[in-house]
Amino acid sequence: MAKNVNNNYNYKSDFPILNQKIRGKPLVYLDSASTSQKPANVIASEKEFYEHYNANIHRGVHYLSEKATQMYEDAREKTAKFVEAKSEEIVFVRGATEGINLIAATFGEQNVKSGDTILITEMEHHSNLVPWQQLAARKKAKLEFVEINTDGTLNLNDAAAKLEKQPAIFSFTHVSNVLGTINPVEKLTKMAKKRGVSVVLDAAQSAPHLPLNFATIGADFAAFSGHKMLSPTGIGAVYGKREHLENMPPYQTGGHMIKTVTKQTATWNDVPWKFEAGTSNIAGAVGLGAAIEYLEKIGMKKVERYNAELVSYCLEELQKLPFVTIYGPLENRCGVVSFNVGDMHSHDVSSILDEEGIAIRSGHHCCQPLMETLGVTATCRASFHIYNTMEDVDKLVNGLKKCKKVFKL
Ligand code: 7TS
Repeated sequence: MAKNVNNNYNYKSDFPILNQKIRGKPLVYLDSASTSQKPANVIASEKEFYEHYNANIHRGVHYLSEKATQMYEDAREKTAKFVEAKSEEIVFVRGATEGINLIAATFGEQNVKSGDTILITEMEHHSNLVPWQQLAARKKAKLEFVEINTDGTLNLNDAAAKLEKQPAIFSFTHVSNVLGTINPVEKLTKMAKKRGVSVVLDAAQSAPHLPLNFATIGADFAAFSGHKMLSPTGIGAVYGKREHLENMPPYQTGGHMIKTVTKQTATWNDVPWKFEAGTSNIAGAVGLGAAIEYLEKIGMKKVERYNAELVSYCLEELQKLPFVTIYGPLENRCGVVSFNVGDMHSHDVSSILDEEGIAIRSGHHCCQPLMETLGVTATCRASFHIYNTMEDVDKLVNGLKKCKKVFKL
């Protein structure tokens, strides 16, 4: 039976999509790490933008253009406050993937030389791996990995030893989207900074659940996606220290990012607009602002606490099932619970759960090298957000018991 949980945590009704049946069963959405659902105020904010304010930004001198510009820049302000940064340090991008590509192609291109090392970890999403592979190949640099311990935490001794060798860049995830491990981000950043190493933080899996303070974390850059934190898809942000953003070359060139253009030359706009070439996802940014408003109304501390309760209840219940193998640490984790069921393929588990109206993710979760380290090809993953309940966990457990029966485990 589900734990008695404080009824203050009843946010499901704010999410219209959750009020439906899938295959005749009430939808249990446990795939928020792939993308979260959107509350009504976020959906309404996009609709309102298109119905009343749609125009391009930073160009027209007409009412709608000024209004749209103000709404877009307000969203930047909200995003900056959300992560304790200054608004000129926030560049809107499509998401974490585009963000890390931006950082690698500008700051990375400028600062990594032949023979250098780029340090990442064994638990990175492909988005925080492939851009660095590509940069390393272009620069004839070496890509190194901080190892993970058998419990799915980062090996801090290995991190210290590899930082000692002064890599050009250390890029790591705040929270693993497979293991749920919360990395000691301030400690790691301090260790890197002591040796003059530039730090990039993948905050895609932490921004949805943890209060973030980029000023105290001290990383040079960070990137995150709106869609994992209740906002529309196609919008996210890069945080960059102002001096870096000033000194970096642009990522893409064209409209909006220039100050002056002659037939042969161009000069760049001020930061952050220097990195926002072309027409931005204006409605998406407004939606991100609305998602942040929603999260802040609840309070990120409460979001964090409730998520921790859901995750620990899920871990507790899954540990009671002898046919289930759990991956990642049993404490100090966030957002996701990855597991396998006997020797069933995760896609089969997912299909059986789907018959019960339960949505989980199965596969490699864009972390193939991590799967190799774990010695598996795929896992099942249940992931949570504010709209989930302890009953959702109970339904998952019942679904897994059904898997056991079907596959005679
Ligand atoms: N980094 C981490 C830690 C992530 O979890 C993701 C997305 C990304 C980067 C890339 O973000 P995107 O918005 O640019 O795609 N994670 C997942 C996931 O776990 N399942 O689908 C997307």
